[in-house]
Amino acid sequence: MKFGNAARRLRLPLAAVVTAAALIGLGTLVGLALPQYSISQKGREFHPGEIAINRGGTIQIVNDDADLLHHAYVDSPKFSFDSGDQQPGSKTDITFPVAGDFDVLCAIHPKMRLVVHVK
Ligand SMILES: [Cu+2]
Repeated sequence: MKFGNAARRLRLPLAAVVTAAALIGLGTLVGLALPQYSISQKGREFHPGEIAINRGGTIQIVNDDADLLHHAYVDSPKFSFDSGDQQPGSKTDITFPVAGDFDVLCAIHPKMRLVVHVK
C-alpha cells in the first residue's frame, strides 16, 4: 500500500515533466512556423491597436470585416511592407526584422492605425 502510494506520487510528476517537455518542443516548432501575434481588422480598426513584440517577431493580421477590403502597409526608413488588397477573411503575416516603433496603416481607411513596438 505504501509503495503503491509512493509510485502514484512519482508517476504524476513524471507525466507532468514528459508532457511539459513535449509541449515545449511543440511550442518551439510552432513558434518557428507560425506567427506569434494575431491582430484583427474589424469595424475599420485594428484590434488591439498597439502591440509589443521582439525583433524578428511576426504578427498576423486577419481581415475580420465581412464586406470591407483593407490594405496594410508600413512605410518607414528602417522597414517597409505592403500587403496589397486584403480580402475579407484573408490573413497577412508581417515579420519585423529591426527594432523600433512602427505604424501599420491602411491605404483604404486613413484612420486605421496599429502601433508595433519592436524590442
Ligand atoms: Cu482598412
